Amino acid sequence: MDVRAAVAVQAGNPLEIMTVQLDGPREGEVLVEIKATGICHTDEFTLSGADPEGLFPAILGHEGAGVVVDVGKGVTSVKKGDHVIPLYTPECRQCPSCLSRKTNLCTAIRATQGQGLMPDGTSRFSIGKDKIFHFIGCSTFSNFTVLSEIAVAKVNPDAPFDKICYIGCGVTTGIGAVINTAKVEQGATAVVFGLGGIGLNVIQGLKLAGADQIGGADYTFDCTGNTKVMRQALEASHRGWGKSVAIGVAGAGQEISTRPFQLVTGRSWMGTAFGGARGRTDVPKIVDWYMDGKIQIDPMITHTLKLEDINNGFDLMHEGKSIRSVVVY
Ligand code: AHE
Ligand code: ZN
Repeated sequence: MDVRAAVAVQAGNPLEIMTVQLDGPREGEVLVEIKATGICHTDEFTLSGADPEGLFPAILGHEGAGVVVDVGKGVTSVKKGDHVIPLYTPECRQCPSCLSRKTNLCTAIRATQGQGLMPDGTSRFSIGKDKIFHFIGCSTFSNFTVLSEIAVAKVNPDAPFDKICYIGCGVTTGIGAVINTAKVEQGATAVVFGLGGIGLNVIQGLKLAGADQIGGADYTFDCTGNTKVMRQALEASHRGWGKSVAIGVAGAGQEISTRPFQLVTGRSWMGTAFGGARGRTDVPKIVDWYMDGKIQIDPMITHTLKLEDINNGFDLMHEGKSIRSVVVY
């Protein structure tokens, strides 16, 4: 089928809006009509060429919400008409990582995701004879996309797509870093470095966890992706018990460093992906938290754009004028 997509033709160039061909879902896959997608800094990171797994041409986007249009052979957990959020961190519930209950980092399709392909090693997107790569199994910068069944979370059908798409990455990552990764307790103190699309959700998570002054440092969070700030965050955490969580994405080859003394004197340095959330289990709950008014999303969505104007969303990000831009199809 013909679909409308913003294609990342090559690193460093603006996205190009074009009609692309999309094959239907194969076994274990679902066809989803994307109704809205956020523009996350990770999309910009990959588009810039800094992502060692970045492949071109590709359809980026991983923070979406939409409706199941068709399902491939053997799909049982979702059906046509279900409202879903794509998951760049899937949840197969059968791989050693999912079964370990120690991590949310399902490994069932991570290898092919990193190659911009579906689990069978092929792409569903093409322009004529030319293949277009998927992006971390999502490719929500297209009005239709194909995903693995394990990479979609079925959510409350009353929830507005143009708001809950943000739960597909930023909201879950920020709140989950507090609740799942740091496990912040009532009355704790915290410092958040970087108050953008992730950092504000860390703040929201700290409020949920009952953190006290967000200015001492039982816990610190880096939401900048800047390795120097990551070090500052670690070293701002409390001697003896401080925990520092790296969330921001740093470019290829960038490394973190600190004096071993910082760790010897009781600080812990950790990281989180997708906020430690098990997508098919946790994302539906976070959508319901939003519907019940337990968390806010609307104030952080500062710009709503049409697909044709998606490059403006990246400009707003570069200019620091947006928290989250959402493209509505
Ligand atoms: N391919 C990149 C990975 C960059 C990275 O760390 N991505 C984060 C955020 S993605 C959504 O914003 C992540 O959660 N990754 C999980 C994973 O499995 O990659 C690189 O640098 O190699
Ligand atoms: Zn993201």
